[in-house]
Amino acid sequence: TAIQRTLALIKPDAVNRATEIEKTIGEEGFTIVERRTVKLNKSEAEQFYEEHTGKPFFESLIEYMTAGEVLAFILSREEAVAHWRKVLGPTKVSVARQDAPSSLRARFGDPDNDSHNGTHGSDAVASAQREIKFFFPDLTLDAALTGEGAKEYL
Ligand code: YYY
Ligand code: MG
Repeated sequence: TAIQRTLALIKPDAVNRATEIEKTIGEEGFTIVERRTVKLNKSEAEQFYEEHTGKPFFESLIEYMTAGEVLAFILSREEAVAHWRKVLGPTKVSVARQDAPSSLRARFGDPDNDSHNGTHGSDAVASAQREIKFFFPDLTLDAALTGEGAKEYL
């Protein structure tokens, strides 16, 4: 097993629940390496979610992500990428509430809107690297920052 870093977001509508979410982050064994509050503009949100460009939910996703500030975290832990995805639960809030009631998306997603799931996590090591750079461009991180033996960031 490898120590990894992943990118976590608390989306605008869940920022008022940040204290509870951060409590779970700690209980799940993550270290918060860095933390930033960011207000995304439309083009930044479109860039962050560029893999979804043109999909039916894209415009509403961008509207959701730009509705207020988000909290961005670099989290560190053994197998951080996969473990954070597990802590998040399924993408859709209704599925999360059904199948993973203790997950963050079940607890902090909007039960009336499956897309407003309140939290984000990178889906793979390569995505984590891209997303950490996106939200923390000024950090000097080793190229293999999510891999074993990654150098300490400066
Ligand atoms: O990685 P994850 O956030 O779990 O799901 P993605 O499939 O990457 O979609 C990104 C984001 O888009 C999701 O968190 C909510 C929204 N979304 C949606 O509104 N409707 C869908 N059918 C799929 C995703
Ligand atoms: Mg995704």
